[in-house]
Amino acid sequence: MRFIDEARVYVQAGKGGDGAIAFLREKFRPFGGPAGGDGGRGGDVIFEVDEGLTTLLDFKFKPRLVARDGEPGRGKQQYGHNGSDLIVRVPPGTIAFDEDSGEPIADLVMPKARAIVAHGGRGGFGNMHFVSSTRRAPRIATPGEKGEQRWLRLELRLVAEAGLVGLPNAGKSTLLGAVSGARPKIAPYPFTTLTPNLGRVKVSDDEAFSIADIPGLIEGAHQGHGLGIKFLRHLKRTRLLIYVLAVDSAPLHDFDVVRGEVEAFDPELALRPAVIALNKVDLVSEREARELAQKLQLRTGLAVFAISAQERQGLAALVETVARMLKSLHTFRGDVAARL
Ligand SMILES: Nc1nc2c(ncn2[C@@H]2O[C@H](COP(=O)(O)OP(=O)(O)OP(=O)(O)O)[C@@H](O)[C@H]2O)c(=O)[nH]1
Ligand SMILES: [Mg+2]
Repeated sequence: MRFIDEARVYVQAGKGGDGAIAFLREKFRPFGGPAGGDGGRGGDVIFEVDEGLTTLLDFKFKPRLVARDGEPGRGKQQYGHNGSDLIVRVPPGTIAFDEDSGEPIADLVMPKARAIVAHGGRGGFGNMHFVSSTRRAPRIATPGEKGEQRWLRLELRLVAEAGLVGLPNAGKSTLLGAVSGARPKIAPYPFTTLTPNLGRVKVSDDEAFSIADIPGLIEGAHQGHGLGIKFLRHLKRTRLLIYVLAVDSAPLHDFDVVRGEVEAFDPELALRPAVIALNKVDLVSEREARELAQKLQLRTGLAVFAISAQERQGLAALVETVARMLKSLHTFRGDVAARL
C-alpha cells in the first residue's frame, strides 16, 4: 500500500434540525397548547484510531467527510432525531491541524482514541418553549445551528519507540530486518528506503518494542537536501534513537553529520537517549572495530555496539540494551505525543 503521510480533508458536521411550530389538536381540546418539538443535534465528524492503518492514503480518495443533519422537531412535543456521527478511521500517530489557524486540534495516538474534529450544530427550539402568560400560542421556533465545517491538514507521525537514523547505505534497513519481522528493501546504493518502515522487535516472550527505519539523512537534510527532512518527523514520537554508522565509511564524521541534522531539525530530538550501532564490522578486523567503537564512545558519551546487521553479529546486546533503556524511560507514549 502506498505510504502517504500528509493529506488535506474537508470536514463538515451535520446541521441541527429546526424547531417545529405545531399545536395540539385533540378531539376534546380544539385549542390545545403549542407542541412543536426541538430539532435533533447534527452529527459530529469523529476521528478514531485504527491500529491496522499505517497510511493516510484513504484521504486522497475521499477528501470530503460529511456527517448527517439532525431531523427537524415534530408536533406533539416530539424531538427530531439526532443526525448520526461520522466515524472516520485514522492510523495511530495522526495529527489534525485546522488549516486556517494552523492550530493542532487532534492528536491521536492510543488505540481507539477519538477526537471530534467538527461539532454538529445544536437543534433549534420548538414553539413549546416559547409559551408565556402573555403569549399562549407562539408562532416562534428557532432554526437549527449550522454544523462546524473546515479544512484540516493531516499529518502522520509514526508511533515507534526506537528510531534508526544514519546516512544512506549505513545498513538501517538491514538492521531493521535482522532484529524484527519487517522485510524492508535493502540495496547497495543510497536512498533505497523511500518511505519509513516499521518493525516489532521481540525481546522475550512478553516483551517487545517497535522500531522505525527512515530514509537516510545527508548533510543539509534540514535545508531540504535528500529525502531526510520530510521523514525526520516520524522520529518525533520515538523515545530513543539508534544512530547507525558504517565502519567502512567515516563513522566519527558521519555521526557528527547525522546528529547535526537531527539537531537542526529539532534540538529536543537530539537530546533524546541514544545508542550507536557501529555496523558492518565484518568488513574490518576485530581490533579495528574495537578501536573505532572506543573512539566513538569517548567522543559521544553514548553506548556503542559493534554489529554486523548482515551477518547478524552483536545484535542481542544491542537489542537488550535498547529494551532496558526503553523500560527505564518512564515516559508514557502519551507524554511523547504531547510534544508536538
Ligand atoms: N558487509 C556488510 N554489508 C552490510 C551490512 N549491513 C548492510 N550492508 C549492506 O549495505 C548496503 C546498504 O544497506 P541498507 O540496509 O539498504 O542501508 P540503509 O541504511 O537502509 O540505506 P538507505 O535506505 O539508502 O538509507 C546493502 O548492500 C547491504 O547489504 C553489514 O553488516 N555488513
Ligand atoms: Mg534503508
